[in-house]
Amino acid sequence: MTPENDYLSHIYDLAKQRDPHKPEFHQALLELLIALTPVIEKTPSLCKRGILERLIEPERLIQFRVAWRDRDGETRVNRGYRVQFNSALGPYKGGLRFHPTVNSSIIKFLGFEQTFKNSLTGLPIGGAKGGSDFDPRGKTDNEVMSFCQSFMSELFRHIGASTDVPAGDIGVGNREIGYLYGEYCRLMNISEGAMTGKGIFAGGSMLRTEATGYGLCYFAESMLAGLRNGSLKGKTIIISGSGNVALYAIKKAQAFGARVIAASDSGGYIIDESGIDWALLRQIKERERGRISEYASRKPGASYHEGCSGIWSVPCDVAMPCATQNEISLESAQQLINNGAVAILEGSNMSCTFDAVQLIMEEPVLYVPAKAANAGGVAVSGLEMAQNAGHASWSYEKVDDMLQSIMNSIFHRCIDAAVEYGHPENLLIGANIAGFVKVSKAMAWQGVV
Ligand code: NDP
Ligand code: 2IT
Repeated sequence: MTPENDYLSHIYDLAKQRDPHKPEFHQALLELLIALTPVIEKTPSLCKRGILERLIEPERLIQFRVAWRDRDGETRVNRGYRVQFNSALGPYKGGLRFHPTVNSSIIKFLGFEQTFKNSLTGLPIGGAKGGSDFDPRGKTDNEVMSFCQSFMSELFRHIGASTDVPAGDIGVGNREIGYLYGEYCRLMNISEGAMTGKGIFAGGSMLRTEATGYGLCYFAESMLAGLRNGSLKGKTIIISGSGNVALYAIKKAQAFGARVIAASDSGGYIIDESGIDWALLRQIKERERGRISEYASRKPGASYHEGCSGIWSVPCDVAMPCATQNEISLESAQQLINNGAVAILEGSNMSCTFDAVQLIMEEPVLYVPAKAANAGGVAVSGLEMAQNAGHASWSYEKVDDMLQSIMNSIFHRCIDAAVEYGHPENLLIGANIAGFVKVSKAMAWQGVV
């Protein structure tokens, strides 16, 4: 599929010619370009001065060797990346992902998406992403530290509190941020907010750990109230994954009175009709770094099923994919629709395949793309940057109030753009347009750079 508009189609072809082997980046770009069709028709000036030609090209793409020594003293080599995609709105900002599937296409799609997500938050932050094909799973703490120090021994020269501020993503949590930030401070002889997601005792913000999952539920509440006169209360929910985003989405959904009955990891999924025991799941996945199958052996009445995609066959009202990209296929989307799901909110970046999104948009299901739904994480990262810059430390309540207000504003920005461009209630179009318009205006204002 290509955009119907000739100019948008030309942009898509250009990107594919330049980067023929980056399918995830093509997918993210196609979603944006199709959503921009009404912009080209109604406000073509927003795409003048080569805005789109410039937007699809990262400002800087860094790839580097990461050599480190494992527990046996053997030398290991991984590949490190940082894509500094767009700084029109502020310093580059985005997470680091450590996972064996990381490659330049994944990093590029994530950095591209981040640019529009960060725009939607309303905060002055540009878009970036980075990571490595290093797999923290099964590694000792010392091995992870050795890898993180080597990774930072190159990355440090490219980042800084006003330049580029990395954070976590898949495989990069509190432990990894600590090792990375410690090495950054040592190399630079400076303690500044060059990373977010730091420990509370080292300039980190209250609520950053919870922010993405909580933000997802705050968005859901705003959306269900605004468009369906409803709420999460009493809803049956499926949340895939059991990492940082999933765990805190489960916790907040339960606090809102929802029944979360399924969760997963890369091996399989659990069903617990009585509602997930959050403390037990956290103990297994966050504290013990174990497998989700152990949940079923410790919790009477719960069952474990091999393979991740089966989770979408479990009937639910609301689906919140929170594991990884393209985890909802066309078939899984069809199962969710057949089972009567009323809303799908992307906690993971680009959770749904392109054809799955097309199918969902034909149905009266509320669909929220990741750039809007999961923006709570980077939003609190932005608040962490503000606290660091002002040498301040805000209370949990203050940050939580701000997060709720930001997620509610994102919902309204998306809906307002959807209405303005003739697609009321279409949050896919609204999120992409609202995110794009701000970046495009900032780029036009700064001239051709
Ligand atoms: P974590 O590493 O904490 O957790 C990832 C979870 O997803 C784990 O349960 C993992 O299972 C599962 N998973 C990872 N890769 C795959 C795969 N290829 N197939 C199936 N399951 C997989 O990561 P986060 O919770 O931080 O990130 C989850 C998603 O949310 C990602 O898409 C990320 O980009 C996005 N996100 C994260 C934010 C953050 O601040 N952390 C902010 C916004 C979005 P296993 O334990 O078996 O590896
Ligand atoms: O995808 C994302 O928004 C993140 N991984 C969080 C980025 C950040 O800088 O907090």
